[in-house]
Amino acid sequence: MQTQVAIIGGGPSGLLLSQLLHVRGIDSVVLERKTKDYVLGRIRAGVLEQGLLALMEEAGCAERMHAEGFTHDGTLISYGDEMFRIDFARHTGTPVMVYGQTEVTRDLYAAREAAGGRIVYNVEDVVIRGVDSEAAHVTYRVNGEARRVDCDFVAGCDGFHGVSRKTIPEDVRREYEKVYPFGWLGVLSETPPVNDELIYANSERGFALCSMRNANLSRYYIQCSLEDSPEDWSDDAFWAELKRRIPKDQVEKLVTGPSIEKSIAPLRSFVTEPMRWGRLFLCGDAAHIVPPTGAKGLNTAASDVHYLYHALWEYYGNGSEAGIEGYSAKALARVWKAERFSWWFSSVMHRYPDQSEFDLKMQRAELEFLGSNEAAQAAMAENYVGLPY
Ligand code: RFL
Ligand code: PHB
Repeated sequence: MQTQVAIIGGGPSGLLLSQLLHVRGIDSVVLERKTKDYVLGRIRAGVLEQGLLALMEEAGCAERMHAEGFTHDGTLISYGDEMFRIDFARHTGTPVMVYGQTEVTRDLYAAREAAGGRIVYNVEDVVIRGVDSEAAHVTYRVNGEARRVDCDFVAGCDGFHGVSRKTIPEDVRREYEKVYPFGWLGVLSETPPVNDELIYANSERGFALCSMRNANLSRYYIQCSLEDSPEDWSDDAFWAELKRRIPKDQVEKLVTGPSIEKSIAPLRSFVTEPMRWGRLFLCGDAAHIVPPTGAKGLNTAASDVHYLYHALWEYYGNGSEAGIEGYSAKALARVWKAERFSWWFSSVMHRYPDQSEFDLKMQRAELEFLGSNEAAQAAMAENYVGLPY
């Protein structure tokens, strides 16, 4: 098989890149390790920045998102029974959209299929070869049969556990990592959301988040131990713990019901540098991970896709390699800012096992300052709605 860009990974990064390239007449092949149903079964991000919305529009995939997504002009932050609001509209004039990653991915699959895009599922043993030469290609197996794609470039969109990052030689690659000593237990339930905006809650018993997907689908998270497994948490135990962590007036409104999904995600900050090696580019979770507290993972993947798509468009349009040369530095400059915001917001909102009385006072002071200071709220709002590309 021959293509211009071989894309490893059919998650949101890979599909969005493939569809945007298609709009500009650039051919790609997507190689995905799992099935489409498996990818669509993963419940992940819920909050989309304007930059991602604009890319979905440019990709011709925004119709259902605009019809079914919810625009949010602010978010709530609580500590104990105190609660304040960060007003995105007033501080930035920019809202965010609540529309699940599952739906984004579903819309991208539909667009790729409608355009006859080539997506190969169930690929195994993907090996990226020759990206430091003129003869880039990818070998893999499907149903035990060896196959090969010859290409100009390879986009590594295969997430944190993929092969792309590890293709960059160890003496070239630098990795920066912080692993947090807790996880998030997430529950999806067919109940109306407790509130019409998200609530990020700091409580003595640990962090909680009240989020949503639509008028009758709620997504809740509580900070949990890394030793826990979802089976340790009955629905009743989950709801009881959530109620202990959110303000009393919210507890009275909370509608509980059976969970339809329950999972635990570890929290990690991670960046790899550089994001390009020869003809290989890393995009999204393949290059960096943020803790979900700032809702930045998918949105940072989208900004990578934006820079890479423009670099490739420029290359195929007028032969300029400037975008390709500058990709890693440009993407990383924005990535590190999203890392900082996610790390800061995580540190303010969670209980850490080794926190001292002094640390707790600092956390409280940080929240009281944020709750009362316009400049701090403006900085939070700017970061939350997404820094410019
Ligand atoms: P993905 O989604 O991991 O997709 C990578 C794809 O590559 C495939 N793959 C391979 N394919 C071929 N060969 C190989 N060797 C392969 N290895 C892997 C995988 O099967 C997969 O289909 O990465 P991508 O596309 O970069 O997208 C990134 C986002 O998924 C991620 O950043 C977000 O989900 C993070 N995240 C959130 N981000 C937000 O912006 N807002 C949020 O509210 C938010 N909440 C979350 C999250 C992530 C979570 N988890 C479980 C990690 C909440 C959770 C619980
Ligand atoms: C979600 O709805 O899954 C969600 C929302 C905001 C976050 C993280 C996850 O910060």
